[in-house]
Amino acid sequence: VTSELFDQLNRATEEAKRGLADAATLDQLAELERVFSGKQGAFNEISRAVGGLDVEGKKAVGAALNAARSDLKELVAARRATLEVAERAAKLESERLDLSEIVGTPNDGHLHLVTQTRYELEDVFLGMGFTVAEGPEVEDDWHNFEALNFPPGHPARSSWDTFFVELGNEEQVLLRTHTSPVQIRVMESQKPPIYVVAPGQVYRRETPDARHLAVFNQIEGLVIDKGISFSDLAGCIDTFTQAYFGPGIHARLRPAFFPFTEPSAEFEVVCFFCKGDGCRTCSKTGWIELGGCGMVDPNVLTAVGIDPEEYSGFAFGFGIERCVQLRHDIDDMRVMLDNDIRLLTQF
Ligand code: FA5
Repeated sequence: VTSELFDQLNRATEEAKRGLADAATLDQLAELERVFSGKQGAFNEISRAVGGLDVEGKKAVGAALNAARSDLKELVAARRATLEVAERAAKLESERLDLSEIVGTPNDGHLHLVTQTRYELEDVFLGMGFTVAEGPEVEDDWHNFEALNFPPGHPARSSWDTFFVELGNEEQVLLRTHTSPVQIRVMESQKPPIYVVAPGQVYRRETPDARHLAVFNQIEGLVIDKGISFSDLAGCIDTFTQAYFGPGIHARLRPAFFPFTEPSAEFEVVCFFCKGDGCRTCSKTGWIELGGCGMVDPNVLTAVGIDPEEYSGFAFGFGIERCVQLRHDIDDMRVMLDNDIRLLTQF
């Protein structure tokens, strides 16, 4: 009887192993498990028969039965793991979204002109030895105004010009109105010498027109080192202008005022449309404003713990959409937000 039971056990084990190898799905595997562990299953039958053996037989067949069962348990677990991986892969494949349909066709997507320009501007400044810094678009009053020497009643701080966010104390959190707060963040976190540019999106309560948007991009520049003078600023702007707009386009600085630079200037380039003769686009001046700049005000350096007796520097900030507009001869800036494929495919 004992050897018969051994044979039966071997047959049941072989059959179970074949079944395992054939099980192609998790459902089939579960079904198989039910068969060989169920009441009517071959193993249970052997188990019941063991009850009728003598002590020696019970020991021998019982041990073999337990070993066969635990072997099978491991095999089932291994098979289950393989099937689970395969089923997950099949599910992912069947649910995959193909977003690449137009790749390889003439309608290939590409970066928006403004983004292309932003990268191009970064490249120009990287070539001049600057690094790129970034700051948050949701800013606090300290970085956007206070540390930049804006007095409490300054018009830019009013809700006429600025989008405030309902967070914290009233009028303390806002969508940054310029990239200049990145100057403060950089100076708070780095020691001079500092040579950075910081491009990014800014927000103003502005009614869009041909030269203004309410959401637009600026690129900020900041240099802090020993012995930096206004001529370094002028030279930097001239180098940039030639590199980005090409030779023959000249920049000029015109006295202006910003709370965080002293002296300050507006940075203008020769009007692209009339080459300086004066036309409607440049209001007959021959020049178009690109941005503001100046020597970093000693109050700003003091606010971030840099000694103005030891260090000096300059900063500038100009509009990226303005650069785009000038270089690509776009008479109305609003088209940059229109998503009109006829414009987008041209660049
Ligand atoms: C500023 O924002 C200063 N933070 C610039 C600065 C930086 C001065 C560092 C000194 C030192 P302003 O508001 O003039 O300045 O804006 C700078 C440039 O951003 C403008 O010359 C223009 O090119 C662009 N710009 C301003 N407003 C808009 C607008 N609504 N839409 C598109 N471009 C704009």
